[in-house]
Amino acid sequence: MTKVDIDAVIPNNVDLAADRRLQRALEGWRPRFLEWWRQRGPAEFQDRDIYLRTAIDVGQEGWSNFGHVKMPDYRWGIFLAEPTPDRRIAFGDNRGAPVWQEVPGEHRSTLRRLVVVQGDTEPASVEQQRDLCATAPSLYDLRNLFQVNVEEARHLWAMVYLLHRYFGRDGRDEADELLQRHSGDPDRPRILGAFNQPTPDWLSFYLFTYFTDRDGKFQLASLRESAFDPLSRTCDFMLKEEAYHMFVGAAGIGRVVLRTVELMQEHDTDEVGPLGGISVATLQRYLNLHYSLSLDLFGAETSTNAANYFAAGLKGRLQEERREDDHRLHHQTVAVPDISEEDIGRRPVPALTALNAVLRQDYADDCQKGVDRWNRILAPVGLTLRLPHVGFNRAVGVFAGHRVSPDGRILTEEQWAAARPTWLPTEEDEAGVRSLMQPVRQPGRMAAWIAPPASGVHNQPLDFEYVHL
Ligand code: BYC
Repeated sequence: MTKVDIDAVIPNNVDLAADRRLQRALEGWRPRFLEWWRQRGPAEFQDRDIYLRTAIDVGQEGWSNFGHVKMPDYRWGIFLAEPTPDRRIAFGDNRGAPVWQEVPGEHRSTLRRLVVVQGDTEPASVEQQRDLCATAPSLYDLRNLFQVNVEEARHLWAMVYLLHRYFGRDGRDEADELLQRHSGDPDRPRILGAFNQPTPDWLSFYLFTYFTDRDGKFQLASLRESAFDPLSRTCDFMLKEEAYHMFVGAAGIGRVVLRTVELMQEHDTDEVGPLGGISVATLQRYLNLHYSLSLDLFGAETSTNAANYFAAGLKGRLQEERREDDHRLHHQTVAVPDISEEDIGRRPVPALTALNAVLRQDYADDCQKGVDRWNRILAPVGLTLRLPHVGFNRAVGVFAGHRVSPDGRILTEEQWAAARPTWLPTEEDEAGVRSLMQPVRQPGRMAAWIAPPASGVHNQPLDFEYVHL
């Protein structure tokens, strides 16, 4: 068991005090981080006390505490899950060998790239969500937004620790650049597409935390399998925090759907927009957008990058050890989605190159579970939400450059242009949703377009003062 140093400038369980150079380097990065947080983090409420969860340990018997804290004083720490004794590489060409505690020279630049891509998404999401605090539908939701934000910032710390500790000078430079790229910046954008899209309203926020944070879950779960043990242990602990972010999304959409159903039943109409709600048609269009953007985050269906990561032991599959195959994948094939001018189908490819598609399918199955839950809420009004076809609105992989309808038909450019407003958010949708985004700040009160949550945070009542105003 590594001791937790909770009172250090940077709380940690990696014995930072024993490595003075590293400690100084990270303490040197900290003011730049705080400056970034002030400029790019939540636009308001920085001087208010917020009821937040803070990671303080990694053990079974409680890894966090809850209390009111001002966000700039949040105790962002570095925590790695407990090591697994005699852990072995579970997949790839080195399967069975001991995992690595240092970065092998031949994998240095590839691993650094993976850590940088992962690290880049964390501050990106905070930047995307910066202005949402002005329009939160309740204090409960406002607090949840900040919870997500401070923990994404802790995940940035997690990756910055790896960069500083294991990648020398290059790593330190990359850590600085994580604060210099910005979401949507035309000159220095974030690395992955979805992280340069705005999150302009709370409907988008819930969909982002449902769909895009769920990509985070699947990517982190793949990196948790890594032969590079510090990365594995870091991702393992990040996944604990990530679960709540996806809950915020799943429950948030569920509450929107519930309110929509109430309004439909009360007024006997599908058109709840004029009544201050969000119609199922609008919801579906927003869902289509966020799901398709998130599918792009898995990369192309066939990828030599993914094959190389796997063969080298850098990035595995979800729950690698529960899979019943040889974990090397040199001789298997897998059918992946494919499209030609006339036809959408599947095509067999070497399993090693199909890892992005396999992970994406696991992700799609997981996404479907939430949709099923929302549809149970919708059942009384006889409507349903659906995940669009994997080829719909895609910019990465085989479907990029093709026009595919949500039900999986190939379209001409004209057909696409004509039908687009029925499938993706229109200006009218956006204006309607925007008009609903009026802040509600009395404890326990809720905006009219969303139902209250089933319970408060950490056994607190719903009318608790989650944010001291
Ligand atoms: N946008 O070989 P391919 C999270 C690039 S979210 C732009 O198919 P590969 C979070 C790709 O980099 C999880 N570029 O891709 C959520 C490659 O470029 P290079 C984040 C893209 O490498 C919410 C080229 O296209 N973590 O944690 O197999 C809030 C060829 O692509 C995109 C990770 O992603 C795109 N969408 O897979 C907060 C894990 N897709 O190298 C946080 C680490 C592909 O040829 N990253 N490209 O110049 C990875 O594992 C991989 O980099 C990817 C791509 C899965 C992203």
